[in-house]
Amino acid sequence: MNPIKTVQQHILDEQGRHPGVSGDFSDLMTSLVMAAKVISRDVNRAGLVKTVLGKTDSVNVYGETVMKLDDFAQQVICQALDNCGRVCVMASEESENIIPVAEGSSKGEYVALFDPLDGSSNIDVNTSIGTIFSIHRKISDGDYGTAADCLQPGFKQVAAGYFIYGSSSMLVYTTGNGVHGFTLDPALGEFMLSLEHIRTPKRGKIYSINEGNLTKWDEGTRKYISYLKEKDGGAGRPYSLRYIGSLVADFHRNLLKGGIFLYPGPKPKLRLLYEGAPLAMVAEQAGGLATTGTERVLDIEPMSLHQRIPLIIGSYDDVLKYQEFVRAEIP
Ligand code: FDP
Repeated sequence: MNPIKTVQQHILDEQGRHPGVSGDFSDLMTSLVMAAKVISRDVNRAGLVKTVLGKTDSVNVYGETVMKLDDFAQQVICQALDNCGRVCVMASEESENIIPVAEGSSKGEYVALFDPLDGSSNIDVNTSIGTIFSIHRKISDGDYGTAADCLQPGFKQVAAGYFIYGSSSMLVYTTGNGVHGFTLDPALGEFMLSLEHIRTPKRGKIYSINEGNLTKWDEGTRKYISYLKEKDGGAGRPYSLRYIGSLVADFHRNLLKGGIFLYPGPKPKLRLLYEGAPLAMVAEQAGGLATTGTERVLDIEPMSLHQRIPLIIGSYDDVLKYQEFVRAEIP
């Protein structure tokens, strides 16, 4: 049985053990957790409160219609992080430019990047969605953070993780000292430790990809997916296809059960800063891998706030095997 521990207690324990984790970081996480509780509450009653469902009139930087809950989640996170005073700058999948902290807020030493509501096309159909976050240290001089603070490679993340709003709401996060899971107890209103030191199976039996895009995939991906479907009992094939179309939900299932998630090139969709890098840190800390096919995701030097990358992530042996297929196609 897991010890009875709230996420705040866990963060404080980490602070004692881990030199990279400071009291300021605990304040930041406490604010993020508070924001997630508010979002979780509204996601859970979305079907009852029709005003939070549906679309707004605006489109985000990718030309997608912004859903009302996306808007709401973005505002809640920005306010919570602004108020905590530990963040110098923010960036979000939903905002074109960096989000400066509000005037009057004190200027913290951390940088917060987030996808406020990932999987938003599933909001109206009661499927699990989530919030993904990535925390860096400020590297620029001066009081306020800059774009350079946001454009740091994933291996420099101080912490990363996600909240998933599903049959129950969970937080899964890492500060580079293993991956830990917390489940929101609705009666207590607290995220309670439920999965300590999550390890993802070295090899899975699940693959997750949008097969409708088959004609758009590179040759290596096409051959790899055909390989997974071949019958080879000894090697555990064929694999099962599981694809929700909500990255947090697909990633979370594969993290716990083992498997591989793929959103390949040559026209990638997922964003490095808000999806790829934070989930790559979680995957690696749990014993898995994340690659573009040719490059470790955590090594990529970001060029722009909304850079997209091919993302292949999951169980260690499965991702290695995928890379073999991709490399075989490189002349
Ligand atoms: P969504 O468009 O609903 O926000 O981040 C984008 C994302 O969802 C991921 O959550 C999901 O894995 C992916 O897009 C699904 O894309 P496809 O519909 O192209 O498969």
